[in-house]
Amino acid sequence: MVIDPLLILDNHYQDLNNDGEDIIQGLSQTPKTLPAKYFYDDRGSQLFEEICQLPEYYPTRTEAAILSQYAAEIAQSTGNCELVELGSGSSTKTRLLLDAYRQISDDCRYFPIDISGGILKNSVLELQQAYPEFFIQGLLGTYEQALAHLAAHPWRRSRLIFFLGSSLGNFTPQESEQFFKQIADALKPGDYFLLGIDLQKPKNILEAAYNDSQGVTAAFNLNMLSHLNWRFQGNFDLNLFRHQAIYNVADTQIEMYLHCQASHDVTLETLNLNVGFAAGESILTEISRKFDLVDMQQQLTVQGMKTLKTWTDPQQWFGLILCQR
Ligand code: AVI
Repeated sequence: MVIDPLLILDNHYQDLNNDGEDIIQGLSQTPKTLPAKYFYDDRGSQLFEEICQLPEYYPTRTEAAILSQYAAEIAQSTGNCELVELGSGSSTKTRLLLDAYRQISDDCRYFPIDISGGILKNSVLELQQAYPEFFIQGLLGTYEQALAHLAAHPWRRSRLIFFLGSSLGNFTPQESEQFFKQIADALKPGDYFLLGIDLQKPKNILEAAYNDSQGVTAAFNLNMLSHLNWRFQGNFDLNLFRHQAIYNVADTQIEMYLHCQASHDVTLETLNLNVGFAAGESILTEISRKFDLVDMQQQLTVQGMKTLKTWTDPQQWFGLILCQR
């Protein structure tokens, strides 16, 4: 059977070709902000893959180590399931789970969801080759679109939604609460949710992970401006901004900034927007919250998702929570 690698979700292009209202709003406020979703054009997704390989960026390899040790136990806990991955990127860690599910079933369905069409299509084509016995199809769209699509298409057997890599950390507390509600809506009672979260740890380890010595995170942060330039006919000069990430201990979150080096104006033509930047002014481009494992289980319980099991690494740097609705 030939499976179309991508299913483009309704209104996907409408959302991506949005009117940029969120940019206009973010750049009009003090301090200026930009939504983290604009990191991920194809170049940004590629840079993120490079970040995941960096020696200082421990989350990816720590989570992968936990998964390689416990994937079989996760699969045993849920039994055969329809697998849905939010924000799959290149789906590298997913192979650890697919290998485990392959051991317990030969008719698995796997739906990776991502907003970046290039990377999603390539990874689906590779996975279709590597797992010919699985039905694999990428859903191209935002989390909101994907969760609404899933809620409208319940599956007759169990479903496991997984959200790895601590992407939850990039949401504000309010956004997380809303997101958990959407997850719960996309699950029937008895379905599962597997969440990977980065745990609180000393400031020096966290700041090194987000200010790497090779400058890949800096390139990733600055690429957001290139993305806005091509998408909205802008004239951001990347040489006039400098990357910095700091750990805000009180809010237990990394904050990524682009600091403006000289006063100048920027125009985003298709948004009809002209913005003045002062020397020393900053744009907040991302928060990356760091969590407490017990506290997170309580938050999930409030949303009707009961923890079945948690796993962590020997240093307790990263955690996985399997819960059931
Ligand atoms: C995607 N997300 C979980 C990453 C993080 O660690 O918050 C994004 C990132 N930003 C800088 N480095 C990695």
